[in-house]
Amino acid sequence: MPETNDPSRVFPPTLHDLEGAAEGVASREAWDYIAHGAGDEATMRANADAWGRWRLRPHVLRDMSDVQVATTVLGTAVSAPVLIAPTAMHRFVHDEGERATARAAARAGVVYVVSMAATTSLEDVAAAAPDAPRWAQMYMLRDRGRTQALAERAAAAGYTAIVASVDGAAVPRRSRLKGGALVPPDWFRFPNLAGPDDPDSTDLMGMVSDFDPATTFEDLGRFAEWSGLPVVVKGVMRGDDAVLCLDGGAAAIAVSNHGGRTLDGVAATAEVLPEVVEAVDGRAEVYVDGGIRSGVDVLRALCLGARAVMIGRPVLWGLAVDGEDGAAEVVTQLADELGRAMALCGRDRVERVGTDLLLPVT
Ligand code: FNR
Ligand code: LAC
Repeated sequence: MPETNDPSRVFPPTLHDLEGAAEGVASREAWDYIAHGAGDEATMRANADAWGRWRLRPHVLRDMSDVQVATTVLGTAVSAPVLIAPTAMHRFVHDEGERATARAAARAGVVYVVSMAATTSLEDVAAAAPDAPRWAQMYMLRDRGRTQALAERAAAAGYTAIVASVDGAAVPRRSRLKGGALVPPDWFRFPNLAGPDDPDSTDLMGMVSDFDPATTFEDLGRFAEWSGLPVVVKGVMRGDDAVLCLDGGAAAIAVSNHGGRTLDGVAATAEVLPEVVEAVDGRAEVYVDGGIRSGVDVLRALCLGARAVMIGRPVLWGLAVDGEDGAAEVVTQLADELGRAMALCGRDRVERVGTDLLLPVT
C-alpha cells in the first residue's frame, strides 16, 4: 500500500529520467532496438500523447486515510493493476535477463508476461521466481506442433495464462534499425521460439516470419485446448474484434498496438480503449498497454475501464540501469504514484474509479 502521506519518502526520479539513464548505459544496438517504433514512429509517440488528452476532475473531501491499489487479474491477486508486458531479449540490457525481471515482478507483487522471444527458457524463468504468478506470451506459428509444444511447456512450468499475440500477420518495417532488421549478439539463444532445425539461431526477424499469417479467431481455442489455461488475446484495437475474440473463447482482451512497433499510423491505444470496453460490456477483463509512463496514466486507463495496464519499455529501462532492483522500482513507483493520484482524486479503491474523473481535452 502506498504511503501517501509519508513526507520522509524520497521521490525516485520519474520514468522520463530513468529513460535517459537507460540510454546512457545500454549498448547502441540494444537501445535502438528497444526505443524504436515502426515507420516514422507516429503511433509510438501518439500512444504516450493520447493519455495526456484526458485530464482529471478530482473529488475532494472524501476520507482518503486508507488508499489501496491492489486488485486481481484473472483471479490472481496483485499488488497493483500493472502487468509486465512481454518484451523480447532481456539479456540485451542485463546479464541476468529474464531471471532478473521474474524476481523483480515477484518482489513488486505483479504478473510477469514472459515473451516467446525471451533469451531464457520458460522453465528457467519459472525457476528464478517459482512462487510468483507468470503468464506466457506466444504467437501461433505456421508449425502448429511447435506452438502446441510451447503451450504445453508453459502449462507444465506453472504459467497460469497464455497471452496470444495477434498482431503478427506481417513482419513490420523498422526504419531505425540498420537495414530495417535486427542482428542480436551471436551468443543469444531463443529457447522458446527457435525451431528444432536451428535451435541456436539468433535470427529473430527470421523467426518472426514463422508466425502464421493465416491465424483466425477459430484458432484462439487451440491455445486453451493445448494448455488448459485461460487465453488473453493481445493486440486487439477494435470493439467488434474484441467481441469475436470472446466468442472464440478468449478469457481477456489486451488492447495493444505493440508499443507502435508493428504498423505506423495505427490509432493510439487510449483512443480505442473506450470502444473496446464498451463492446466487451463486462464479459471479460480488458488490459491496455502503450505509452503508460506515470501513475496518473495508470489511473486514466482504469477510469476508461481497463482492469490493469501492461508496461513494456519502462521495465527494460529499469533492468538496464539497475537489474532486478531497477525493474522492481519501476513497478513500485507506478503503484505509489497511482495511490497518490487516487487519493488526490478522492477514490480509495481501484474499483471505484470511473469516467466521471476524466475530462477530455478538445
Ligand atoms: C515488445 N512487445 C512485444 N509484444 C509481444 O507480444 N511479444 C514480444 O516478444 C514483444 N517484444 C517486444 C520487445 C520490445 C523491446 C518492446 C519495446 C516491445 C510489445 C509489448 O508487449 C507492449 O505491447 C509494448 O511495449 C507496450 O508499449 P510501451 O509500454 O513500451 O510503450
Ligand atoms: C518486437 C518483437 C520481437 O517488438 O515483438 O521487437
